[in-house]
Amino acid sequence: MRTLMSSPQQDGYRMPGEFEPHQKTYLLWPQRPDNWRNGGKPAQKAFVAVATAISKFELVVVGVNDDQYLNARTLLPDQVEVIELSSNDAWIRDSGATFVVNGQGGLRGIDWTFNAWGGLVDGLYAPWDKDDRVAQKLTELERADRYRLDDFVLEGGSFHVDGEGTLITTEECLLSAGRNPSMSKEQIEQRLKSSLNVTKVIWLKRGIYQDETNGHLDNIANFVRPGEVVLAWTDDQTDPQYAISQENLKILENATDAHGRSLKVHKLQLPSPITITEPESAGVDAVAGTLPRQAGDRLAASYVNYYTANGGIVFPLFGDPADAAAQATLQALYPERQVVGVPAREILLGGGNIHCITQQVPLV
Ligand code: KQY
Repeated sequence: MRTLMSSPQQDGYRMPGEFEPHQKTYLLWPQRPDNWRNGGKPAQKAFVAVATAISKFELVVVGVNDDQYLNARTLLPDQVEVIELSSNDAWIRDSGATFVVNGQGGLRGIDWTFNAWGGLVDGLYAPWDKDDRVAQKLTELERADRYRLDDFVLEGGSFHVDGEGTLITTEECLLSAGRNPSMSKEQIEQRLKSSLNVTKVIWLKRGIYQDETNGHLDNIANFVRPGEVVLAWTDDQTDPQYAISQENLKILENATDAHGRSLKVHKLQLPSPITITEPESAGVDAVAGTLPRQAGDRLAASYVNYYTANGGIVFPLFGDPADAAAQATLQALYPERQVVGVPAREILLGGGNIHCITQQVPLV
């Protein structure tokens, strides 16, 4: 397939909102023992539950390193397709391609440079070379030409689009020192506009408290549909998250989208703070260069990190009393979709959640 030197904006391609129809969803298989406890076994069970839940709504394809292929094939249900696809870890939202469409049957992929959330400045592991090839491999699998951005570091979890010209992101992430330190905010915004064919960028300041991705947007806010945004929320004034969510609410309430509409903001209550236990910490291999998982560390738990599938919402359960309220809130926001909760503590322990481990291919 071709590598293009132009931009999606020049070529008339746009990224659809996640709520638009999909062809399929890709996942990768978790296995690295310095990120997933107990050799990745509990996380693998959680990924199987996520893949199974999404497969009720659309085709799911799971990419697996060869040494785990037979294990994954055995654990995943028959309706889920399993292919060999090497990676350093399982965060395909970030390492995978961002797909764009032109409304005339055209599908292309954007292959951002991936550097494990900050490279040698504050990245989460090294090396990341296999991850950085995942996007190209997805475009080959989809027979889609690709835009490769050798000079621009970005992850798919750091933004959401409404499919109608608006993008939301955070300054904490996109202006972080480990991504594009030589670019100004204006230059970064310009690159987002040309790559994703949007005309309006809404900048939140910070993401979820202590999110190791430097505040990925997909953990704090999402487009429910054009003109409507869901925001992670707490009423607990003693929680450091309180000020962050308040600040983001003000920004969103004062913003207009690419069509000049004011945004309707829906609050989605967070679970009570969740921390790593001693046995959970002890199950993770300590490797220099990989972010350590220490007992007592607070995790960036948020129900906003859900996946929007064809006719369904797959959201994380944390075993918290707020799980039921989250389900009710999401069902009210998406009356036309079936809302399904999946136990996700094991995914959270790895540093992200359900949205971070999925990548959709839009329907053309
Ligand atoms: O949340 C994500 N999008 C990725 C988290 C990566 C964590 C690596 N330990």
